[in-house]
Amino acid sequence: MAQSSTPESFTPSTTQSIGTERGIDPLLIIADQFAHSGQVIEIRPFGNGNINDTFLVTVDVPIDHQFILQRINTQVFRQPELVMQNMRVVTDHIHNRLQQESLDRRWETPRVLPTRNDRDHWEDGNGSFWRAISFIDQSQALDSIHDVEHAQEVGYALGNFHRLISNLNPNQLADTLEGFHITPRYLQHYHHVLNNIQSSSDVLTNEDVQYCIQWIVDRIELISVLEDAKNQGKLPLRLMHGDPKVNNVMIDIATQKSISLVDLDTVKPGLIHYDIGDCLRSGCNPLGEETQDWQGVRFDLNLCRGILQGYLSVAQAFLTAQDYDYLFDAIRLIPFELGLRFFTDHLEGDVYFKTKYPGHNLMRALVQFQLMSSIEQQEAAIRQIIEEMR
Ligand code: GN1
Ligand code: MG
Repeated sequence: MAQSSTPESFTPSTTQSIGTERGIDPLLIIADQFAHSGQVIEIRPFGNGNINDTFLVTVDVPIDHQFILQRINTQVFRQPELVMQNMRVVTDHIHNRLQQESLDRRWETPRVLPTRNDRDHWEDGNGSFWRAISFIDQSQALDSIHDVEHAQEVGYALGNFHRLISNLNPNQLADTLEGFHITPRYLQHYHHVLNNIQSSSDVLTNEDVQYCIQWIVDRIELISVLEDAKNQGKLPLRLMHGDPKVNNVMIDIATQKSISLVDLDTVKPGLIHYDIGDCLRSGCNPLGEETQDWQGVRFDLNLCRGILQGYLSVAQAFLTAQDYDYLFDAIRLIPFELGLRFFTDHLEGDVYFKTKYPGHNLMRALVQFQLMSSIEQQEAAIRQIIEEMR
């Protein structure tokens, strides 16, 4: 799968500079499809997404003057129209629900912005699939959690999101990414990739690669814990977000409260335990998932307590006793799953996640495995925190 490089940002010095000697900037033409009123004055790369290309567009109008422009990676999301359809179903549902109840805080849902001819996306001359989403005004997202209050807000955001979609019929949503967050499927793919690498290949002689291979062998029996629980009827199928990492939680700049959980591309029927595990693996790693100091990575218990407190302040109303029984397994499994995904991608030649340097996916895998190791070492303390919150 080809990696699309992120185009440079675009800033016309004046709005008249659209047609320059070098021609019209293609990004500007695309952004313009979604800018109904006013002129686009700035387009800059935004966030650290690993799959789609994301830009923040600024328009010279007083209200709604910024929006998010994204090129969907259609090698990953093979049916992007379904992603858009799901997004509409989810956002309409949340919007309607919020009109029927009063929440003690501001809560926002990203809106799909139509093109000039009222479509929910625009295809450029190269066949790329572009869509625009409203920007949550006066808010910011951070790549790692800075204190316990922030941790509680991140947990609250996931709990509130789960609550808001808990009465949406899962049949209304399409599966936009088959096999996503089904851990045994990633293991199957890993074995397939590993078996196809020649034993003489240079990639296998690397010390870190050998370390990861052994790591996976040693923990292989953990892989199906959540899927087994699902198949045995212990954990129910619900709607999940799919990617509730820290930088998808928007924090209101004035109040420091969480006000939105964005990135709705992977909302689909699944286990909410994958979400809980993902939120904790992303939130309780103060060095962040992009650090290159993988040996310094640790799982922070105070942040763990904070996220769970925030999450359970909403979710205790709908979690069952068996849901609690599997919380620790979820926390331990998701760094394993993501590490396995990064490692497989490294072995496959970086075909899925965008990379910034050779060996980037290998480094990311080491970070996740180290986080898992820290979770293993603190198992008793993490279980204790969960017990205290039941
Ligand atoms: C990807 O692109 P982004 O950053 O939103 C990935 C997630 C991973 C995450 C790790 C569709 O999300 O599953 O947890 O990277 N999304 C997909 O940072 O594979
Ligand atoms: Mg995402």
